[in-house]
Amino acid sequence: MPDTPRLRRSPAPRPKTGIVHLGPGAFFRAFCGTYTADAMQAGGGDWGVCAVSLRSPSVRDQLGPQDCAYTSVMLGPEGPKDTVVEVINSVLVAPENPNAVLVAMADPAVKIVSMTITEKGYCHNPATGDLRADHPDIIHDLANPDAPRSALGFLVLALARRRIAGHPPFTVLPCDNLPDNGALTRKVVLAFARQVSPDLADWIAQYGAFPSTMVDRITPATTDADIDALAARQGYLDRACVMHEPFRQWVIEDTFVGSLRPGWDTAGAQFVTDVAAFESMKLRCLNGAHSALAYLGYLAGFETISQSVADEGFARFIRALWTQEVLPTIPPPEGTDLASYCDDLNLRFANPAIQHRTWQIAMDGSQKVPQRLLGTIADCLEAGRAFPCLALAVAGWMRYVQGVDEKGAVIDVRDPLAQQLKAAADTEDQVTGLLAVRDVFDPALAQNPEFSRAVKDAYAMLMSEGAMAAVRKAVL
Ligand code: CS2
Repeated sequence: MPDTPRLRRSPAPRPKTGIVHLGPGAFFRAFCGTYTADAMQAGGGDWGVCAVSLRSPSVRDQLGPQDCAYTSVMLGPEGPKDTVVEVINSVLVAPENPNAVLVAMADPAVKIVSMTITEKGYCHNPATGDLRADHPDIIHDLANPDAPRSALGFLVLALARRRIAGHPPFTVLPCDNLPDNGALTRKVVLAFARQVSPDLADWIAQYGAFPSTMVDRITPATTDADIDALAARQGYLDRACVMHEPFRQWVIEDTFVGSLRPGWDTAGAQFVTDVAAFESMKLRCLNGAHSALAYLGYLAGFETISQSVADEGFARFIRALWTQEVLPTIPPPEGTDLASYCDDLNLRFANPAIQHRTWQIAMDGSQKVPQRLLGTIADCLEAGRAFPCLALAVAGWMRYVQGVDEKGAVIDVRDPLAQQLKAAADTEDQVTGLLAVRDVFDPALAQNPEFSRAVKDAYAMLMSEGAMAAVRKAVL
């Protein structure tokens, strides 16, 4: 629609910037952005956002011509609900001017640096949670302290500037699907800072804050058709619009520097003293099932999650995965009934308005499988409980990363370890080859004979019968 005018920001006064956000992709805009806008609407506050893209200029190019306003499109049963969100004040593209990013982060008006940088952005070993000192971005940033490129580099070098200027640190708020994401971030930030200067690391350890969070809202990638449909409904072109489900849940550990943070609770977020139980529930139930459906569903020929769970065999498989394998490993978070949590998940997965591609979720499996599937398996092994569905999900990932589907077509595997995984599987015994990948499999688990037997059996069934039949047999 070439003549459609661009979305315009309202003349309402802007809040001052109090948050720098690293990684302003669709999830940030659909989730943190909407919570912060709602919180400011309810209670005011200077929590405007300076958004920082760490890699590409695309978000800036989308948001710039619309003065950083964008539309959140809620896809519920009663049709789409469009809301214009005006929470972003500016967008910086880090590679174009890394110093401008450091200056923004060092501004004492900024109280929080939040981030949605995906699992791989933490530059850690997913199996151990340690900083990967051999990561090319970490090596680069230690050698170029005025022009970092990783999130960790920006965090540490901006904190160093604040310390020198005599300002307190900002709170670092990770919003990615990693267990204990606050503790993990603290660990990798301190490991990096120690390389810069032990005094800096001590200062961050003493005065910094890294609250853990559980974040949840299903946000499929926006398509051109979504942009066109919004234009047809609203009469404006919004290249930065985001599609998401009605549900959202944010549980935040309430440990902010100086207790300075938006009133996100007025928008429905929960501030708690311990996020762990919420986090393992969400990671193991939602994300674990998502990854299982992504690999096995993709192999069975399903384009989206809602298509996969519309298949009766897949629906039974996911049910069994939850009730027999995952739920017994989870202490229910306060005020939560796990059975109804999974009933709700079923409805959320089945939402036909959400076109969430199995291929999208399958991305970066090496960074996701450990906390989504392997931790649960380790707990099942310890409790002496069988885990056929989880083993099949791992086998599905092993088949998927080899890059050829059940019909012989090439799979576009996106994963930072794609080459390494392909090479590891290039042996007669693919399962043993992949179990030796230390970034994914903790040696204790990989060498557990019960574990490798279960995965080998599941893999053999998957290869001989295909995903459609294998999910059915796994729950017999
Ligand atoms: C998904 C998540 O892409 C993925 O890996 O499992 O993005 C999922 O949709 C969100 O965590 C839901 O909160």
